Amino acid sequence: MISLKTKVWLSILAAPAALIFIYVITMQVRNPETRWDWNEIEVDTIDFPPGFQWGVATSSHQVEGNCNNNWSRWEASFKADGTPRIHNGDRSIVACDHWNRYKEDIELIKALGVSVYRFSVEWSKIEPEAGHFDESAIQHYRDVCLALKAAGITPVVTLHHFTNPLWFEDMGAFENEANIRYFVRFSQRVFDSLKDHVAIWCTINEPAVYTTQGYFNGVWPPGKQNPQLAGEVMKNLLVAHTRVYEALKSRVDGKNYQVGIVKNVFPFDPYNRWNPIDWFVCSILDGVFNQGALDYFQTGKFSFSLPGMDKVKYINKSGIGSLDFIGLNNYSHQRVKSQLNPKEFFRFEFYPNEEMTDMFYPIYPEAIYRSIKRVKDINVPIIITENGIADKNDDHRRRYIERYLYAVSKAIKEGADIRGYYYWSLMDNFEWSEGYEMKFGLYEVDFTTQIRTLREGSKRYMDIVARFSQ
Ligand code: GCO
Repeated sequence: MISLKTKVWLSILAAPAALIFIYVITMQVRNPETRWDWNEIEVDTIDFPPGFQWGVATSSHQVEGNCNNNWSRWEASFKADGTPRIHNGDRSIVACDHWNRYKEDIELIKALGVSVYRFSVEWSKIEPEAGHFDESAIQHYRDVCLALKAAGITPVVTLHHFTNPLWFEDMGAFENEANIRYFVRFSQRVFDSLKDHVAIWCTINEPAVYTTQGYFNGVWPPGKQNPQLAGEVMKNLLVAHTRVYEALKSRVDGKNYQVGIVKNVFPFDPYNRWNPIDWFVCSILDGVFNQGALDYFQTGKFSFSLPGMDKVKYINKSGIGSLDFIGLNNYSHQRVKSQLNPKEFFRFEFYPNEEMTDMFYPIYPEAIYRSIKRVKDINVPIIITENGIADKNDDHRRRYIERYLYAVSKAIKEGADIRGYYYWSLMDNFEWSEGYEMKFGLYEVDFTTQIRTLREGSKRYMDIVARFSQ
């Protein structure tokens, strides 16, 4: 017999328990953690349309060397406890010396058989002081484009890949909406100088990564931990994208160019699919990291909210049309485990059976498929602007490439309009806070001799590229 008291308690608790149960079930149904049986899959049953762009990607600060920007200053500074900010105390310094070695690197790109090179222009070299443009730096990038064209490779240019000139950083960079005009001016200048050679333009690389690392986790410059500011910066990056888009498209024959943003999508999966708090944290992270920017391009509405801050809201209907394509970067997923620690109420933790890359995430090819399905709703062509693996022993690269490309091909077969795939990265380079430890390169780089060597696993990419290039 249940006592009356117990009955009362049960009836009081029944309603919230039922709601939580419905919440968990709804989340489970809406967010399946897709898993394919790779033993059953024939990874060679892939197909890519004619004209598909095969490429490789890098960014200026990570490969060029001799940068004087917010990152080089950050690398030279120390944490409050006196330890270096970058893993192993690494600093980018000469990096791959790509600034001087671009001709031989273009030969390496050609040897892969790919037809596209995505690289970024270094704002701090082009505009070392506000309003002072260095013609020789602009000429350098023109020369790079000419050398690429001579090698039959199409240049794709990123205008902003994480780094800022010091003068721009010191005026608050994208914290202040009023500063956006400097980025627009720079973008116009570069566009006018390179547009004879460059048809595809990426405005800003991974706004959510720049924002969360620099303003929420505080592990990238400017090292702030301020959710409110993070929301403002994220909003301003989207505003900046739309303004640059409009500025470039309104140039003479601007409509002949394709301008898009590069968006990193990382699916967040709960550690325990029956834990409502794991789901709740996933949905917050997903909103901030993935969905916020996607909503902006789909609806013109952006909102950003984290515990302890006033929601940042922004509406701009012209956000909707401000993409000729979307660049999608995807590497894996994140698994979220909530915990009873008010200072750190969740952590990322993977299951022991997940096959890890050298970064803090596993090989999970279904992630790129899931990410494509999400950006597809924006209804513009997709380019996979980055995908690749940090794998210093080169024992997973081959499998990573064939499985992720299988996933991309499957999405294409199911109707996704994907125009290209650029492998990250052409060669090992300076991986931000991880320094030189992470080996993403198709070519291994010996940083003392600058000798580049093709990795065995990379040949899988070359084979697939050769198979689908006429
Ligand atoms: C990013 C960048 C690249 C990285 C790459 C590997 O995603 O952080 O676009 O600069 O090097 O993604 O982590």
